[in-house]
Amino acid sequence: MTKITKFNQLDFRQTKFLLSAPNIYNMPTDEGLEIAFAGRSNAGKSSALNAITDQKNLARSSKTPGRTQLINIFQVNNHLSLIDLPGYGFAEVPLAVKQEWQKSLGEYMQQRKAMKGIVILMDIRHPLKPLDKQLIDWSLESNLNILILLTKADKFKRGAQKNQLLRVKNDLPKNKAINIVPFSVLKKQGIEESINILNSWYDQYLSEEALHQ
Ligand SMILES: Nc1nc2c(ncn2[C@@H]2O[C@H](COP(=O)(O)OP(=O)(O)OP(=O)(O)O)[C@@H](O)[C@H]2O)c(=O)[nH]1
Ligand SMILES: [Mg+2]
Repeated sequence: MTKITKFNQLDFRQTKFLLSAPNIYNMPTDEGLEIAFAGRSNAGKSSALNAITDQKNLARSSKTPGRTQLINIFQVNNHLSLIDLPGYGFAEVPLAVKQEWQKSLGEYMQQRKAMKGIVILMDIRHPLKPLDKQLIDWSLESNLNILILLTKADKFKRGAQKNQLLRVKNDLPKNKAINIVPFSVLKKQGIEESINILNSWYDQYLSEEALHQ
């Protein structure tokens, strides 16, 4: 688990929408720290971003899967951005559109140096689909900090949540870069814990930057 320090408390409420980019070539300069939110379409990425930043409509959340087709960039402060990535794995969009999203997702993942942390969201009822596993493997290989949110945890009672958490833990490699948190926007569960983890990544980033000055 990531060590939690309270040294630099981020104020996520200050987060502002910066821009939407169709691909990485239209993103701002590749510097600072970026934390990406990735997951299957409809997993709850936009809802989680809204919950963490305590803003109702920052990232649009919708009942129609596949709504977020662009790379949406939100600025917390001058050094930190949160990135709402296009969801993957949605079956009902035309293949060409799907391939285009998958392509910009892949390019971002492989080329963006500022992206040092990733929040991977999976519906607690359907975790670790092949594309999720691929993303986790890739994130481990790239030495990213990883926060896995098991979303819509309100769909399960506490006992079932615990069991599912253990199952997911056991299915993943033992690695201290991986944090797993049951998360519910409806029940406001896991939000504080997630914020603490993101704060610890930010602290880590600042200390690494200080070393390079
Ligand atoms: N029960 C429950 N529903 C949730 C929760 N979080 C999100 N949802 C619902 O799940 C649906 C999808 O949420 P979004 O936040 O739009 O998901 P997304 O991952 O951003 O989806 P795309 O942008 O289409 O990839 C919406 O109907 C949300 O209301 C939660 O904690 N509990
Ligand atoms: Mg979305």
